[in-house]
Amino acid sequence: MKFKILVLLLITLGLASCNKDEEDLVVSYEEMNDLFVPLLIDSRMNFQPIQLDIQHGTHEFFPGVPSQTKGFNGSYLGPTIKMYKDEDVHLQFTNNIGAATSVHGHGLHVPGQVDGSPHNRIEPGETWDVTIPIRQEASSNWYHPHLMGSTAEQVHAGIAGFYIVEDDNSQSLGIPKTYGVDDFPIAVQDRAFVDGRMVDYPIGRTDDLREPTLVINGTVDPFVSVPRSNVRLRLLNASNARSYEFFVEGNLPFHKIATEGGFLESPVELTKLRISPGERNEIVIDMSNGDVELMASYLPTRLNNANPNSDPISRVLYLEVDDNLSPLNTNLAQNLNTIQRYNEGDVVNTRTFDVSDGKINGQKMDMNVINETVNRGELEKWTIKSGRHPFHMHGVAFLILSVNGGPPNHEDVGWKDTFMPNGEGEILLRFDYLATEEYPYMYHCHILEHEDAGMMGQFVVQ
Ligand SMILES: [Cu+2]
Repeated sequence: MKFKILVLLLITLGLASCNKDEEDLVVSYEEMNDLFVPLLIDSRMNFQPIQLDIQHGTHEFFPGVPSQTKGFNGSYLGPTIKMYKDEDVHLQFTNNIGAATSVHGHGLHVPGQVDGSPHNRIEPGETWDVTIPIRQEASSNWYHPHLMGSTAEQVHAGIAGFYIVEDDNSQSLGIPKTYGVDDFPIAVQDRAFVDGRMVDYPIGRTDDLREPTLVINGTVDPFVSVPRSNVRLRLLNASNARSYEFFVEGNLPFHKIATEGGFLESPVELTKLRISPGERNEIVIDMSNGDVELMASYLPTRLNNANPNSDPISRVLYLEVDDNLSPLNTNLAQNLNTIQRYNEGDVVNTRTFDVSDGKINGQKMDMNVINETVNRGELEKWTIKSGRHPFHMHGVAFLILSVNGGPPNHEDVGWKDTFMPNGEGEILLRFDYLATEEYPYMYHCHILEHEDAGMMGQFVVQ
């Protein structure tokens, strides 16, 4: 088979000054691996409730070498759950990992009571029975643990999956939309291996965990066969701490079609795309001219120090054209969405979040303290001061008003829920659902080590 080529992946990390436990690493292996595409559970096609067992497993990142992992209904990651706007999805998460957890729907606009925050604790042996009302537009979201102090370890072990929301627009648009054929969820993570075995999470770590080897949907050095037409990748940065700059080998252009909370108004042509932890970006790659290698530069902790000549680079995914597959979408729709923009003049309240020194506004997370109170339905402007911390809040999507005094890039003018301003950014947002003192929403840094160490706050929407 043509994939059985010798691949020598040489990763020389230039970040030793930031993370002394990262060392130069040479990994060599003889063949690429078939990209794992998570099972699709369509909420319309399945009897509900959908059962998701959070369990221990063994996963072979390298053939014949089992690693101790965790996942939903499997050894690593979980099924992709397809949901539909204006429908309710009934889920039952059963905790079989022997330690407490929670399952947050990152990107879902739902009341605090069903958000899966640290207050929706699932004890070992318990089942969290939850019905999630989907009222938002088509978007790529994800689910992952969110228990105070355990999130980094549990996500690292493999507990994460995709929630894909569809609506009438997404189902009728001229875009790639056949799951597993020309539409793929792509969870990008970094892991370390010794003799092919994944290195366990260093419990108690408070500094960024940045590891040398990319793992895509639990697959090391993956390839995927695709039709000679447009291919859509729903890129999720599910890494604990790393940010990446994605590009196509040869700097070929591709199109970004969606931010975290929905489609852009029209595709934006790019040659590179930065994604910080927690962010999702949907891109479309034109496969009409043959095989494509999607690559990633590993960015330094501060994005504005990125150096394309010295940052380590790794392949994310080899896309191979298979002419036995019928070409599907060849003409990418140009009108993707209508975004009703907020008017800054309608802002009722402003807040500032200083995300630095392991704290937010000088405070560390306290499960018993509500840090902010927001009124439902009122437009707010939040100023996010963050040099290197991706800031995420629950329950809503926002629009970027400014980044370091200028307008946002064209590819960032859609709905978002995670934002790394690399300085100072202003966002406009309005909450539509309640979050009580019993089940407040969170805002936090999405570097999981920072989140677990307390770089998080709580707010109610009343
Ligand atoms: Cu942080």
